[in-house]
Amino acid sequence: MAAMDDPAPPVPAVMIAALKETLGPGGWLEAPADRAPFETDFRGLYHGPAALIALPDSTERVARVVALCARGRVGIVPQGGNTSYCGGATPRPAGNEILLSLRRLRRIRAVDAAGDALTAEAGCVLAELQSAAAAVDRLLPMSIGSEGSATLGGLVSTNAGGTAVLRYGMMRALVLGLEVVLPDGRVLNQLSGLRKDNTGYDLKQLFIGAEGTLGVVTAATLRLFPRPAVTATAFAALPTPAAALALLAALRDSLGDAVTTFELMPRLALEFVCRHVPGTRDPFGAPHAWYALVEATAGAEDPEFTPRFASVLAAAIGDGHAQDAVIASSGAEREALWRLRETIPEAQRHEGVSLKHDISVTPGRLPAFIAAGAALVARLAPHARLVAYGHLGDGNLHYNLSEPAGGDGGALSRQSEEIRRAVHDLVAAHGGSFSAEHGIGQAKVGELERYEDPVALDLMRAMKRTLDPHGIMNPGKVLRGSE
Ligand code: 2HG
Ligand code: ZN
Repeated sequence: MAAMDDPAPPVPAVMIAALKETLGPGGWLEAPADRAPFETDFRGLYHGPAALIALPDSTERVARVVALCARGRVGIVPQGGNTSYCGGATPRPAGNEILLSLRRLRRIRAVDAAGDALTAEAGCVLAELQSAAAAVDRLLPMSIGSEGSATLGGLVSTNAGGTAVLRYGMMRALVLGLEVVLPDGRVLNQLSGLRKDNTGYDLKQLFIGAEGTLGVVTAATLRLFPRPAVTATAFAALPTPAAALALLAALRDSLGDAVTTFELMPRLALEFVCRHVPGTRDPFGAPHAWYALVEATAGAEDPEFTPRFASVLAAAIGDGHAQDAVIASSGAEREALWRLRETIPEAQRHEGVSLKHDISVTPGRLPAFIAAGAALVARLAPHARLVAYGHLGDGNLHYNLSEPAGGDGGALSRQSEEIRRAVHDLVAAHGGSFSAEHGIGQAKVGELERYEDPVALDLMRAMKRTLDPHGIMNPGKVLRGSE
């Protein structure tokens, strides 16, 4: 048995031939031009040639591919919609891994409106699943900017977050059951829609957020919810992050857990969006330091709901926690407000090099973190433009720095390690996480080693060895493996 740190040899031609035969016609890609879109992440930061792109069309074929690779000790990189921020679905540069795309596992197997559950295969795109739930008058509450391309297997494997976590939790909270191909090719079938099942260890949790390092998620059963009858959406102008937290508390005092979204963004993020995203505009006549996109939903028709939402905002303006607010009065207006938030990553791309940090602290500590972080950035990179925005209700900020206006992106890139260390140390000092929702992939393996509790790391490595003794599942992601 090869040790996990031995460099793997190239994939032998006989293995490639066996894989092709198993996959069948249309089940693989090999020409460099066909492989290219799979071999680079969507931000163009990670590249790695794959010995073969495997495109199986069934769980059974995935299992046979994995069994073959297990026998030949060939590394497998699972990939869904290729929207990872951490290079989690991109092969490493050595060229001795195969890429396993789940895109052809596209069936929605069951939609159980009465049982509030939906079972679908890994390659289904999130937007399609949302529509399938809506078609039976149910809500699939997972909501992220890349929902038009992110797929179910990736969402599960990365424990995706997004803009409705405040009310519905991360992907982990939405998964009722999973089907997983294990690293030896066996299929673990726990596709249950059961709400209560206390039979031993909850194995599915191991694979949620494991980024394909413990097995390949091929299907999942998700929890559905009643579709909201009323949606109230506002964009508020705020003096400080502390005022934003006060507004969130006031909304919850008045509306309870009806608040689904509370997204914070600084002035600069709004400026980037209005500059680069056609059809967007600042809803206010004057600039403000901070903004929040706020949404609350009610399950049943309630004519009092939106007025109550509005009166909380009016009271916040009265007591200085907010400076201004607009409330959407139509679906089109709601979409326009959402665009101001959802297009920030795209708008920031137009402003040159950016350093991304996906951090969280407990929400109450955010104002102190934001103040300390601003001082830190001013000291380390005084000309960089700080755009810290995100999921305030979850204590999660995308603590991103853009290169100076018209400036030298190279200089900021050269400082990336120094800045990352300082930001993550500051996060640790605030009891926070250096990876709130984007995972580890290949980008943050060293960070995990540095900041994770050593006992937890030990357990993670023990699980990896137990489930994947030959280290073939997404090698080198999350935990260091063979290089
Ligand atoms: C978001 O919340 C995404 O918009 C992307 O998680 C964050 O681009 C980013 O840094
Ligand atoms: Zn986010």
